[in-house]
Amino acid sequence: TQDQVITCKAAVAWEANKPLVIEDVQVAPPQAGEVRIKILFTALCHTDAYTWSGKDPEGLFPCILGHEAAGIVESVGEGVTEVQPGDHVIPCYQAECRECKFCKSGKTNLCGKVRLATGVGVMLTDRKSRFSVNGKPIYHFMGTSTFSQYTVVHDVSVAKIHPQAPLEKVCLLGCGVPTGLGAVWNTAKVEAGSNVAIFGLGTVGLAVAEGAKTAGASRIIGVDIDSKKFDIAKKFGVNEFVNPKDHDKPIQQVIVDLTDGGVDYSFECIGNVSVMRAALECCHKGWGTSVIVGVAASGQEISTRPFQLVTGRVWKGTAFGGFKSRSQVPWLVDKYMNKEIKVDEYITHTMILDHINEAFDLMHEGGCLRCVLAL
Ligand code: NAD
Ligand code: AHE
Ligand code: ZN
Repeated sequence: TQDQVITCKAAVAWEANKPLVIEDVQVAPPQAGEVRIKILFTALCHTDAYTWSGKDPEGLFPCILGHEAAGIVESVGEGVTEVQPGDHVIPCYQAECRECKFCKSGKTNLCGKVRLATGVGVMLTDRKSRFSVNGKPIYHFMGTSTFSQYTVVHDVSVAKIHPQAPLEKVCLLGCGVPTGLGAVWNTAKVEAGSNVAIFGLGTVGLAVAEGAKTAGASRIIGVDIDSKKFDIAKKFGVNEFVNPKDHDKPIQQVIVDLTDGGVDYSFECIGNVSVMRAALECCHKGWGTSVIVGVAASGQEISTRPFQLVTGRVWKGTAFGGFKSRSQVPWLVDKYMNKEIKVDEYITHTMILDHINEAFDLMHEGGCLRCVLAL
């Protein structure tokens, strides 16, 4: 209940790059404006591996990683009105308070209410963590920390979803799939008949392909250095493939030559700053738009000749595909239940929490898109 500490299993990242350790963790009760969730399923996203690697300037240790999950509300703190114990929910690392300057702008899905606290691994009310191991505080991550059987999140970071949605599948709607779909639908606003290039055919890149297909794009060119990705990518709408390793020319030139001057839209779904440059430069003069989706390591910077922009190319970026999380995640869940968007097809592996280190190892293998862990 609302005033009891819960002891449960969680995967703790004690230090960057050191194997995660399954620990008995104490999870404090939710304070005002907070929700304690029993996490039932969590997937691994490349961003978890990125922060674990020590290359995230916001990475803090020890912490509990994880941000793509689904579960059931266990208890709520004072003043929480929009969810109650028993509700099925998806934690949202991109909050939506509906009151801040960002939420009210109508121009962005970013929310300012809890971001400063989540960026330093604590809760907003008292700037403390709700997790500890034998009295030692463990930092939160992205305001979600889903590699734990119970987690505490801000109420502005919880999307209440259809109670019949299969949680072992819709956990993916917490990050990768919406990011790719939204990059196309909300950020780029791809029109029917467009030519599109996608760099990186992991879950995010494949969701971009699915989004582009549903938007009616004509040519959907997938670019990946792992040729094993090409077969599966067809199922998501990719209809042409380029492996940069098969070409001597820079990859932007290869795509410009293939497309009579460049694509209408390109998407970088890797987190590699030289690929970001190639993705911009393979866009058509006058109108081509490139969207950065991948997260690049601390200290990395993008560059290009300003002439690329002077001559009409547009460089953009997207967080969670521009979706307003609390409002639109439930809508995405319904779309999945109506078979209008794929989710199952991205799940290539399933495991239990105890095997989380093996699940991270799998991420580096070509055959793995998403691995879902049961907690
Ligand atoms: P992933 O590792 O599954 O996929 C990356 C793909 O890129 C792999 O298929 C890999 O073979 C390919 N690749 C690597 N280097 C390449 C190169 N030089 N040229 C071509 N292909 C190359 O990762 P994912 O989970 O799909 O995530 C992709 C990126 O998106 C990550 O950087 C992740 O942190 C980021 N991300 C961003 C958001 C956001 O809101 N902006 C959300 C989710 C994920
Ligand atoms: N802490 C990182 C930033 C990481 C980043 O850009 N995160 C994406 C989501 S990745 C999900 O897999 C995002 O939404 N960013 C917007 C935000 O508010 O964090 C760094 O490099 O500093
Ligand atoms: Zn993610």
